[in-house]
Amino acid sequence: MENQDLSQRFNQNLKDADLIALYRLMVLTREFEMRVCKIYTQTTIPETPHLCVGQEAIGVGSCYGLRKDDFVLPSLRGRSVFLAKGVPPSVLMAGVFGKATGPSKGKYTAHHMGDLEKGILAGSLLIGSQFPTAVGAGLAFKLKKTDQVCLCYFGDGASNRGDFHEGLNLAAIQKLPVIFICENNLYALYTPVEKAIAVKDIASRAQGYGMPGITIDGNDVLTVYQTVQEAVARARRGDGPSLIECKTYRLRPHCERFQENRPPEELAYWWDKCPIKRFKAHLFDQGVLNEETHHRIEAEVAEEMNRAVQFAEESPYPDAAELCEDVYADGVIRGGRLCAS
Ligand SMILES: Cc1ncc(C[n+]2csc(CCOP(=O)(O)OP(=O)(O)O)c2C)c(N)n1
Ligand SMILES: [Mg+2]
Repeated sequence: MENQDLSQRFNQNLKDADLIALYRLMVLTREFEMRVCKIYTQTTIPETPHLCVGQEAIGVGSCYGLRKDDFVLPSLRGRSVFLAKGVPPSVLMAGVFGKATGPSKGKYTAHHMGDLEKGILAGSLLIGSQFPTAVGAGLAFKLKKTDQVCLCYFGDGASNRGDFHEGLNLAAIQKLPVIFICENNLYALYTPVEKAIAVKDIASRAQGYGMPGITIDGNDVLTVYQTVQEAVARARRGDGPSLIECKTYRLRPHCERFQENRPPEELAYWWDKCPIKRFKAHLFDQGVLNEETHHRIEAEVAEEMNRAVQFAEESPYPDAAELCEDVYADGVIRGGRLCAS
């Protein structure tokens, strides 16, 4: 796919304020992740961070055009999705610290939290566990005859799980409004994608299930936005799911507890393709961003993060008495079924 063409097409539809908002969200995500990285080395937090540094354009670009009532199901590397869906950084940071003010009220951290009011279904650390839930959400939208959509995020490694194949098949046969977004960052833990997947593009697997599949540059936020918008429009029309493979690269180790073992020249190559650096250069080139606005955004984001960390540090831990709250559905089990109490 020619990114340049898409970017130009996209720019015709977008206002400068949207471009700045996209840029700001990516800067915010990067700053959030780097703060978490620092906090992890300095203090004890319940989370081992799996950072999305380098992959910010995917969550931000895909969520930006969604409606409030659309749903998403983030992967284990999904902080950009939470921020782009409107979860305040302070609340998200409280989650990192395991505090009662976080999205899961301190019961778990990044990998198992959701926010129903913001349209975020809780994921899980089990890779591939998103598929049944996302397809279930799509089925609910279809049965209720709403035109909501669900975005389902997963990595290249997760696309080898059985749930992926079952999920895509069911979504296609039922024409469900689900957009499958593969963040192909070229590795699953230490395994390079070419050692685990025989096809060149994961998107080509869509053909086997009868849905459109497309491989795009996941480090170009404009391309991500445009492609997802097209898939969303198709899903809202009732034409069914799509698979979008976003080629990208994580610029941190698999998680902050793990050693980096990838070749330094490979990392340098991808740092050069950093989505934020590229979008910044594009916006400067287009005259949308200048030094003054850029510095203002950086200062505002840094200040917002200071407030977020302070809020998280000062927030209380959950009360032990709340241990079982929000864990079980309301109602009683009768005859093996959940019934209204
Ligand atoms: C079902 C399951 N098997 C194994 C793991 C251990 N595990 C955690 S992350 C990961 C690799 C995930 O790779 P990918 O799907 O490409 O996502 P990425 O980490 O690259 O974002 C594995 C195998 C797991 N969490 N769940
Ligand atoms: Mg991966």
